[in-house]
Amino acid sequence: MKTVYSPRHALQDAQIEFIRGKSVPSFEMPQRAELVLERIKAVALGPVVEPGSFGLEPLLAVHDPDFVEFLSTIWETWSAESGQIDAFPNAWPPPRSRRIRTKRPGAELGRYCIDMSSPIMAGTWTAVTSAADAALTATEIAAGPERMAFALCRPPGHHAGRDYFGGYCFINNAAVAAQNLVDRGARRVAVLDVDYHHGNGTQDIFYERADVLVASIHADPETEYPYYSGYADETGDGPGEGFNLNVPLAWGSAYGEYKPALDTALARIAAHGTEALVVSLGVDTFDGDPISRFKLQNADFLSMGRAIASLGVPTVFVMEGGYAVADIGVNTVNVLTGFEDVIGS
Ligand code: 7XA
Ligand code: ZN
Repeated sequence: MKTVYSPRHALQDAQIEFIRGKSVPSFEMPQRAELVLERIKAVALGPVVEPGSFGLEPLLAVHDPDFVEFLSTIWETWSAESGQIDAFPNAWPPPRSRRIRTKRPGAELGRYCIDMSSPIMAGTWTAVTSAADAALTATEIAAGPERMAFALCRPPGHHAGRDYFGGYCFINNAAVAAQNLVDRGARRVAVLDVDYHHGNGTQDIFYERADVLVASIHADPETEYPYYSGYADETGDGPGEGFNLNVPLAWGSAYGEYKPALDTALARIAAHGTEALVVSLGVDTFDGDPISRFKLQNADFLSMGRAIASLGVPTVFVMEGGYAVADIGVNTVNVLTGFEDVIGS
């Protein structure tokens, strides 16, 4: 399987995030992608290629234009006022207030940002557009005779909605890929999100659509980020009713609990008549993950890859979370090799 990777991801290099009232070193760091790449090379998974350049159009197909404009310009306005300091919001619009444009970058950040884990810096825009380009390049490959590809995206994307960012995510790489599969002619696409956290942004983007099914297995949002979405009763709206599936699991879930949830999601994806699949591949379901509370073991990721392959459709894997850096390479590549084991047999 080909991997699409750009070293420009390293331009997003957050030093801190805020957890439980403290500023702590960011768990989302360049080393994550570098270690996955190292493992890909160690097992000779396949060629590693650089992304092409696809411009803004595919981003604007899933994000609001004012949000894209904000992301591409906020560093300039923030740094003119605050200097070379990573940008965090300093206020958020309260419920029932008008989410109006202001003249202050700290307040503009609050209009679009959902948390305190996603600073914007000088290289953010380059890094996030490179990640989206990686997803699009992988989509192009998977839509061709190779039928599969891995986009080693960083920063991740699944918490980014139509007009907001957060949870280390800025542009929704998986949504960009799924929309691109539709634009290439697939009539029924699915996104399978196996990251530990609910992909609230992906849900938001496709919530009213029947052509892109979103299925997500994640920690119960009553106790876990992103808290305000990811519940089982969120099933889609309007024409999208029935095309969103959330399978929340309790803290402490191991593969014994996870596999039946995965089978449920895969059965729904098969019933959709899915012609092409995007996998939001987070490996923070791992037992040793420092910010998560599932108990998957290294070998479980092989089984996950094999199960996904049983769908038999062109598949784009898009990297999301995973913070146990010593194991992130093994776990990610286990999903990909498990998938290839079945496809190649
Ligand atoms: O899938 N999403 C993640 O792995 C990131 C979750 C971000 C949590 C930030 C909480 N401070
Ligand atoms: Zn996650």
